[in-house]
Formats: sequence, structure tokens, C-alpha cells
Amino acid sequence: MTPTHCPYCALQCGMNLTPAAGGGVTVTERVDFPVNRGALCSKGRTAPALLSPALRLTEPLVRRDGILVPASWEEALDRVAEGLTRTRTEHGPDACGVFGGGGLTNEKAYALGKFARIVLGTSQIDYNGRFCMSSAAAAGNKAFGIDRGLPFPMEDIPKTGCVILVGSNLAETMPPALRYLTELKENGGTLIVIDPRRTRTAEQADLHLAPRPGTDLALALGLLHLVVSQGRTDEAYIEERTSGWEETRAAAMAHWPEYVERITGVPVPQLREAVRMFCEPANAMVLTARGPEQQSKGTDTVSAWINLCLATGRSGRPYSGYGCLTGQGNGQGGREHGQKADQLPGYRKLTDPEARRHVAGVWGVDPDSLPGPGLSAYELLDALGSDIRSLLLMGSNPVVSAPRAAHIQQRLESLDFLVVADVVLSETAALADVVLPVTQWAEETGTTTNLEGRVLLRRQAVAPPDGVRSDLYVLHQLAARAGVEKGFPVDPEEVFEELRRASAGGIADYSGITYRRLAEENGVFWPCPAQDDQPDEQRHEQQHDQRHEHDDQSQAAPHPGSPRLFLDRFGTEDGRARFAPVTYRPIAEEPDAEYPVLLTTGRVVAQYQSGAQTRRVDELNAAAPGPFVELHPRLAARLGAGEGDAIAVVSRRGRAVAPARITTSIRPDTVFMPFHWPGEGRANTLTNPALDPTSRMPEFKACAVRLETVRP
Ligand SMILES: Nc1nc2c(c(=O)[nH]1)N[C@H]1C(S)=C(S)[C@@H](COP(=O)(O)OP(=O)(O)OC[C@H]3O[C@@H](n4cnc5c(=O)[nH]c(N)nc54)[C@H](O)[C@@H]3O)O[C@H]1N2
Ligand SMILES: Nc1nc2c(c(=O)[nH]1)N[C@H]1C(S)=C(S)[C@@H](COP(=O)(O)OP(=O)(O)OC[C@H]3O[C@@H](n4cnc5c(=O)[nH]c(N)nc54)[C@H](O)[C@@H]3O)O[C@H]1N2
Ligand code: SF4
Ligand SMILES: [Mo]
Repeated sequence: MTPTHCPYCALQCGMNLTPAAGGGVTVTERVDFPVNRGALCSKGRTAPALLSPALRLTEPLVRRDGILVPASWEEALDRVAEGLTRTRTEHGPDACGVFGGGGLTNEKAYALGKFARIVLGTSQIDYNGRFCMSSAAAAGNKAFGIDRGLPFPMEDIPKTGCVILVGSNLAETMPPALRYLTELKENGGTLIVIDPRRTRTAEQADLHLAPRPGTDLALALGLLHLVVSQGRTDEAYIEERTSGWEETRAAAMAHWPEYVERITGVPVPQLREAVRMFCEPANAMVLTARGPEQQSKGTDTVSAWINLCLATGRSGRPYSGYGCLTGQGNGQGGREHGQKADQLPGYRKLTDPEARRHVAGVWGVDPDSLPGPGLSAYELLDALGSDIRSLLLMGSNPVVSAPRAAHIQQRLESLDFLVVADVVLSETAALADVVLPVTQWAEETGTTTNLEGRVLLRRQAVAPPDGVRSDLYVLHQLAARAGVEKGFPVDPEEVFEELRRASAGGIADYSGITYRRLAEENGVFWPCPAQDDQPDEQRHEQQHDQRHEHDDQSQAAPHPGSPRLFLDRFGTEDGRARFAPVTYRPIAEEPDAEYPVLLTTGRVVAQYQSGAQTRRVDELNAAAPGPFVELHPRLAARLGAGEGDAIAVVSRRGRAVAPARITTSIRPDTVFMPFHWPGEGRANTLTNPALDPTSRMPEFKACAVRLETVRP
């Protein structure tokens, strides 16, 4: 039996895996891991199905005469090396793009970023996390100087007085986490859920506010207005621990409750009730997820929620604070170690000369040889076939998950050369010139960092099928073919040892974390600096020799890790949190006569993301077999559509068709589609790639559509 973690979401639930006698693997409860205490959702419980060779890639594929055919690893890797070299020679290094994923382990994300910068020499690398929590990251960085999803462990949630959960449907997206909300209520705390739909999560709420999609910024500003006008600000806290209040207060005062009601559709008495519930208890939290973040003003929206926390003294105090619920398995770690366009390991900035010097030192290259920041995810995908001629893609399926997906699919098809490393033949892999079959979670060891900032060891539990190699092997081989013989080890622990050094002194400092500690301590929260004062190089060599030995008496007591941030000071230079004086602006594409309805998108419990993995699991498919359009009976009646009737949803980007699911739990001016499926019912055919000016997040959560019935 091997204790390890789930392959899917940011909760990274603990589970035990045991190879079964007649083949296959069984999952059993792992109660020692505190985040889920043994509980799993249907995806985690059925995850061993992913290990079946029958549903996955087990040999490399190369395109010959237009079709993908099996090839040896040698041939496939040679082709990739050739393809990338040709692009580099003919069009320059920036014509090679790299696209990563927040599901990749820290080791893979780190190696991929390093590979892009020093082997390909390209600035053009970004990843799907840009579509995920980048708005919260940008706002968190601005306000606190540090972006860590939750600045406290999940176990603090039941101990607060009130939680405002903004645009998270965690009953479906992180089911074991629902326990924390149940415990909150058992302890006498209250729950406010803000979602245009009465979701399974909203059903748990003491107060459910159902704003029009894309108006959370106005809602948060309206609440701040009431806080001020009711004299509920914490002036001593504002004075002692923050800066920028005057401008922020002035900006909020323009957002009268009646004006906010007109924008959001949330009645003023409900706004007042929310303020009362949030302000009366001694402590309170605001948690956001993709609802308010995946907007073309996601950063300002999150800033407005942070402002509310700061004005009421509910940040950087026990059982109080703002947090973002990150999404993917390594959504947190994946944004710290360099696969992001503007970033170097340890959450360092690519534009910071000192950061470049440090990381180039670890990599053994000239700091001036490191490229600058490149395009953000959507812009990078949009440049395929024009400025970017070749793409190396690991850990994402943009044909299904990118906004304006039909256009992005065309861009992928127009590339000179596309290589995809994946576990399965995803819709994007099916377009590739070379497909590399790689190992996944239980077949390899690696670390992930969960939504709490807890770094975890995901251990190998089974041998991979024959013919499959790891992502680290792929990068090692491609580096060698480019003449870089050293610096791309295949062993994940060796990569992690280098990551520790590269992150040392950075915001996300992992230098005090070892695989051994992770195994013994059930995870360690960053920052966790190494505690000795030896120079980096020397420490690295010693640790390398000693890492499998027992107690190393010569070193100081290890840093305990940092479960709770900001209790003494924030991560900014002066230690103060910064208010952001934001004001309301509408969504990029308001409904009009031609496209009168709002479309929002999201998830269902039994499917994960682009569905590349979960659509291959029978039990999950039975539970969630296909796309649908959720709409209110009034809207259905206007259309003359009944339950299950095919409905065409049309936006300026395209047309999707899916059966109607009629329910009073959604606003009558809004329809909802999950985005897990390709083909006719693909929600992302419709979505608007309008980008947030700071985070470059697309507006997945609101665009204008019209509905048509489809006659059979
Ligand atoms: N089953 C399942 N679980 C998952 C995933 C999955 O694909 N499937 N993906 C994982 C990942 S990567 C992520 S990022 C998380 C996402 O987790 P969540 O953020 O919980 O997921 P979503 O369904 O995208 O959005 C949450 C809610 O936002 C609401 N919403 C839509 N528009 C708005 C708006 O304008 N304002 C507000 N306030 N709310 C709005 C939707 O109605 C929806 O109920 O889930 C993780 N867990
Ligand atoms: N309309 C709409 N669109 C959305 C969203 C939304 O709410 N609405 N949400 C957005 C969000 S939050 C996210 S995170 C994205 C996610 O969307 P995608 O980036 O498409 O995420 P996945 O479907 O998880 O794709 C991961 C791919 O990597 C493969 N894979 C898994 N493990 C490994 C590995 O170790 N190595 C390699 N090489 N491959 C691996 C999987 O098989 C799969 O094909 O979608 C975004 N798109
Ligand atoms: S909640 Fe997330 S981590 Fe937990 S079992 Fe489900 S998918 Fe896996
Ligand atoms: Mo995500």
C-alpha cells in the first residue's frame, strides 16, 4: 500500500493505492492526511481507471502522410528535435512556443520553464494556469506582496465567524471541502454564497446572493460603501497595517447600494444583510474562486473583495482573511517555478536583475542569455501559425479549454510543428505532428503544492506501462539532442534539489523542504527557507550526499514551514497591505438586441476540465454523459423549448448545440454550460477572449449569446 495523492484538483486529497492481485489498483481511505481525512469525490475514487493501458497512450505517435502512426521513442524524439531546430534556425528562438499546465508537478513545471529559457532560448512560454487563478494571483500580489492561494490552512475555516464564498461551487468542484463549511455552521458561523446559480454549494448558505454574471466588482464595492456608511470600518487596523485607504474609500463611495442593485440585480436589503453577517462576528473570511476571477476585470474584482477584508480588519489576523481557492492539482506550485511567461523559480520576476542573476547562477548560464517575458496564454495561442511556428505542449488540452476554441483550434492546425506530451490522445494531441506518451501521478514520484500552499509528496505507487516515459525524460532527451548534456535529470528528486536552490531567497522559498521531510511531515507549507548559513553550493553538495542518511546533527533545526501568513506583517516592502482604489466597469460584451442573453460556464462534479481524462472513465461518463444548457423555465418558455430539447447557443464567436436542462436555480437572464466536452456542445466555441489588462485572464464567465431551438 502506498500513501499518495489524487491526480486531479487542488485539494490534493490523500489516498492509499494498492496494486490488486489480478491487475489494476485499488484505492483505500487515507485518514492521516488532514485536508480530506479519507474522503474522496467520485473522480478521486475512480482515478485508478486512468492507469489502465487500454484507455491511454502507450507508444509514441508520429504523423506520416497525414495520419498518426506508432513510432519508436528514438524516432519520435529525433523528429521533435528536428522540428524545433528547424523553427529556431528559420525563424529565431521566439518562434518556438511552450505551453504547460497547472497539473504538472513542481519538478516538471520547473524543468519545462528552464528548458524553454536555456535550451530553446525562447521567451514564449505560458500555461493554462493563466486561465485559472491568475486574476487572484495578480490582486493578491498587489495587496499582500505574496500570492499564496490560502494564507491559512483549510482547518481554520470552521473557526471563523462568517465566510463569503464568491463564485465557488465547491460542493461539486472540491466535494470533501464541503465539510469545512458544515463545521463552520455547526460552530455557529454563517455562510454567504455569491453565485448567479443556486448551486449545491449555494443551497448550504445562510444567505445566497445571485448577481448577474460579471458584476461582482459592483457588488463588492456596494458592500464596502455600506461598511463605510454604517461606520463598520476598523480604523485602528487601517491606520496600523494598510496603505491607500483614502483613495479606496472615495472610490467605493461612488457605488451607492441602489446603483449596485441596478447593476447586479441583488436587492439592497440583501446587501445590508450580507454586511451585517460579515461584520458582526469577531472574525470573517472572503474566499473567491473562478466565478469572480474569470472576468476581463477579474483582478479589480478580487482587489475589491480584498479591500472589504482590509477595511474591516479581516486580514492577517487569526481566523480572518482573504483566500483564493486554486483549481488544478498543482495550481499553486505550477505558478511558482517558472512556466509562467514573466516568471523565474521561487516566484521570482523575470524582469528583476537580481532574480535573473540568482537563477542563472543555479543554471550555470549567463544572466544576459535569459530571454525576457513572453505572451500570456491566450495571446500565445492566438499567435500560433504567425509569430510562433512550433509548439511544445505539456499538460493542457486547449482545443476544449481555451476561449474562442474554434479559432484556437485553427491556430494549432496552422503550426509548422506541434508536439504534445500527454497521457491520453486528447483532442489537442490528435492534431500533433508528434505525440509522446508520458507517465502520470501514480506511476511516478513528484511534488505538488495544494491550495493551502502545502507542498506534498505524491509518491509512485505502480510501475508505468511499457512504452511510456516521463515528461522529465522527454526534456532530458530533447536537451541532450540540443547539446545540453547536463541540468535536465530524469530523477524527480534531483530536479527538486535544484528547485530548492533556485527558489532559495525567493517569495516561494522551498529551500528547507526535502523529500524526506515531506514524507515524514505530511507536507510542508512554504515559505520554508533552509536554516543554515552555508553558501548555496556547499549546502547543495552536502544535502546531495546526505539526503538519504539519518539525522543530520550538523544543521540547525529545520524551519517549520509557514501555515499562516501575514499575522505579523504583510509581504510588501513596508509590511503594510495595500488597498486598491478600483471602480466598476461592465463586462466586455454586454447583451444587446441581437445577443440578449448572458452565458456563463463552469463545471460539474463528475467531469474534470477538458474531460481528456474523466471522459474515459465509465462511471464518470455515466454520471455526466454530455454537455447541456441550463436555463430558467421563463427563458425556456419564451423559446418554446422543453426539457432535453436541443438548443443552439450562438455568440459572436460561433454556435454550440446541447440539450436543455430547465431549472429555477438559475437567473432568468443567464444560461450556464459546463465546458468539459469537445464537438458540437463545446462551450468554448462561444466564450469571449477579452482579457483582463493585468492578469490577461479571458472572460470565461460572461458573454452575450442568443438561443435558438433546433428542429430535428
Ligand atoms: N468536478 C470538477 N472539479 C474541479 C474541476 C473540474 O473541472 N471538475 N476543475 C478544478 C479547477 S482547475 C478549478 S479552477 C476549480 C474551479 O472551481 P469553481 O470556481 O468552484 O468552478 P466553476 O464551476 O468554474 O465556477 C464556480 C461558480 O461560479 C459561478 N459563476 C459564474 N459566473 C459568475 C459570476 O459572474 N460571478 C460569480 N460570483 N459566480 C459566477 C458558476 O455558476 C459556478 O457555480 O475546480 C477544480 N475542481
Ligand atoms: N469555458 C470555460 N473554459 C475554461 C474554464 C471555465 O471555467 N470555463 N476554466 C479554465 C481553467 S480554470 C482551467 S485550469 C483550464 C483547464 O483546461 P486544460 O488546460 O485543458 O486542462 P486539462 O483538461 O486538465 O488538461 C490536462 C491535459 O494534460 C494531460 N496530463 C495529465 N497529467 C499529465 C502529466 O503529468 N504530463 C503531461 N504531459 N500531461 C498530463 C491530461 O491528460 C490532459 O490532456 O480550462 C479553462 N477553460
Ligand atoms: S476533491 Fe479533488 S483532490 Fe479530492 S478526490 Fe476529488 S478531484 Fe481528487
Ligand atoms: Mo483551473
